[in-house]
Amino acid sequence: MTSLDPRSLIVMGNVMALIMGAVLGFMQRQYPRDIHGLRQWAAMPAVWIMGAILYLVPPPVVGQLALLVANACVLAGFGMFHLGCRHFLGVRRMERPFALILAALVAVLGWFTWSWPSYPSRLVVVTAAIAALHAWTLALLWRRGTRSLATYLVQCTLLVHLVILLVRLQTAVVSRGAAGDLMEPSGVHTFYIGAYVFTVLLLSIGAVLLATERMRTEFEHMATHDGLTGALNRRAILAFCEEEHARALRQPQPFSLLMLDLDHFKTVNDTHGHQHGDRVLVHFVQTVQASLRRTDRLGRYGGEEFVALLPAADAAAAGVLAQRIHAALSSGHPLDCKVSIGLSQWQGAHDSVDAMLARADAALYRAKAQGRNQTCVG
Ligand code: GH3
Ligand code: MG
Ligand code: MG
Repeated sequence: MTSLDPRSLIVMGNVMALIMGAVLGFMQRQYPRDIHGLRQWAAMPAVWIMGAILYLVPPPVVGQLALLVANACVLAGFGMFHLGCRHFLGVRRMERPFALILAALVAVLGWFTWSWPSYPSRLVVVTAAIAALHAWTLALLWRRGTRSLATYLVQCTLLVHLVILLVRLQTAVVSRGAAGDLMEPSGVHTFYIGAYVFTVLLLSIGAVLLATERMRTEFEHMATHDGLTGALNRRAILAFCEEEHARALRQPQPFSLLMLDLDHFKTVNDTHGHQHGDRVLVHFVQTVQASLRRTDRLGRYGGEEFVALLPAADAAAAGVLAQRIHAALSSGHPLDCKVSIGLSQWQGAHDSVDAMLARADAALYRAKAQGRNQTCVG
């Protein structure tokens, strides 16, 4: 540990963080625009490395001003990480308050540099500010972050650094005036610098992982959901039906399917236009989803035809849900429409999803033939 030179640590850590920043910048240009926060995360390592360069300028050139700007860069970098998290999680933006807080901190540091020079006081201000910011970011991720490897990595990094900062704060307060030159390769200083460098690096890596993970879930969503209505697509709903069928074979418990087809939808399009028809479809899906139970699934089977998978529901229970759908679509909403429904219940080991869909389709055909806006059981 003693052979580790703080300067080399800072250079190595910051250069690696800068590479992560370049990756994030690349991601920001390539990734969909609805993944926010990448801009702040991409710029953050550049701000940190500016601070590092100012720390590392040979002593005769280092003025107090350079050190002040270096501290401001370190604080701004952690602030940008927090702001990036806010954008990423869709939480209220706080650029202006952050800029004001940073300006106030720089003013306080300037006071302890020129008006009342005190290195320990500057150390306490910078350490306490970073610790407070880490605690705030942790609380934000705790409340709004997804439970994922990337979030855990960022949380662990922040938590460990927070603990180290609090220990440092405590020692700085207890031994006021005893703090030496940070660049001195003493064990304690090397440890604090190492902790900072690892934090900077791990937060940059964490940001890359968070963005990648979000990208993956967005692709997964796109591959399994219908772009217009947000319902599952045909492939995904059929896969869920097969899954439920396999489960029913293992532990026999009835489940049911509904085949739903909007009534006279062609007339809706012809009368009010295709875009109005699209809005009716979106409203239809929202209404049906609100009428179903949390464990039920709705998928778009084709044009204006949908399939609902109802686990743990026999024909009677499924009939109740179907009536709930008819009632919900007659609420008086301007986009309300009528729907015909065919219902089929799983009949036991010999039954298949294909056979159930065929029975539901035949029942739907009957519902149409009998005057529409009703449910028939197949
Ligand atoms: P029925 O009561 O017998 O089901 O009559 P229908 O008019 O609903 O049935 P038909 O199969 O004749 O017409 C379905 C219409 O749905 C035709 C098609 O243009 C429309 N459609 C399918 N997909 C979409 C879509 O994504 N958006 C809109 N606006 N219309 C769609
Ligand atoms: Mg129709
Ligand atoms: Mg149809």
